Amino acid sequence: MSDSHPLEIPGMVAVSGGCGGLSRVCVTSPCSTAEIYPHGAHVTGFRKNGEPPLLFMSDSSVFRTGKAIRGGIPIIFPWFGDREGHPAHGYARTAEWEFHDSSVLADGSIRLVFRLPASGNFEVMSLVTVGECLSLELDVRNAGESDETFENCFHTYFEVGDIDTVSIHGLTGCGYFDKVASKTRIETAASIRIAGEVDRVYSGTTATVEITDPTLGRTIRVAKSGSASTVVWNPWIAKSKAMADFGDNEYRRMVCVESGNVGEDKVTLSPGDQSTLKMEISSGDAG
Ligand code: TA6
Repeated sequence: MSDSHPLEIPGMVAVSGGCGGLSRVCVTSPCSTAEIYPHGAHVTGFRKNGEPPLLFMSDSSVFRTGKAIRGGIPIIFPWFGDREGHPAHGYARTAEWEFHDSSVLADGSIRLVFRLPASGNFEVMSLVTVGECLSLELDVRNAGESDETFENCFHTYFEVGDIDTVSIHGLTGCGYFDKVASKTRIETAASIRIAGEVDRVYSGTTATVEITDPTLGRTIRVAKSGSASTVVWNPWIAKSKAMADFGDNEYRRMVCVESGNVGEDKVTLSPGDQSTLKMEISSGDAG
């Protein structure tokens, strides 16, 4: 009797045991590979053929129920940040999502669908499309009888060659809350450089952000829709040492550029309404 998973597609979608014995879905498209854990519907890897990984994964990440994977793309829902008596960044990233569907699209890219088990009045699906780019879509519907308010975010960890040489473009003129200085500011730099801990929530921006990485000779493009917030985070030295699931020097080869709706941009849905958060990650020459 075949013990293959019903959603496997020979040569394209395979389900196996991953780190920590957690289930892992491996995707092979004509031009890229990816891996996703139903634990958090968490994309832990994306790589275009012949290129370095686009996503950073901590070598110290743990893989166990109830704990968020460190790296890749944690799905933040229904709240961002700390909440007294509740897990930071909501419960979606530590939930066991149902692997719901798999398909090959007309352009040869491969689409996976994950469903968050019943979470109050929300019906939540995550769609992951693997091809020349990596696209994620988070669909949230209010199945209740009254308005529901939530925050959502793709908390994406990008792999970079050397944080000292990276510059981030697309947020000039945007207002942001600087969580390190606890101050509200306006971004005046034409490009953002990272030379210490950075933890900024940019509000009211729908802009595409580009991460220029001369060390790896590429520019990563983060396009989005249904998102009014962008978060930029690098823990730098002290915070890196304080995280057990993050290497002391790993801050040097990662930066988070996160796409969602956070704080003043939080979403309120009327009964029956749906919100769709989309992000598309691509890469090209540094130019
Ligand atoms: O998105 C930046 C941030 O909110 C930082 O303040 C830091 O807490 C980071 O998320 C990681 O949070 P985590 O709960 O995954 O350790």
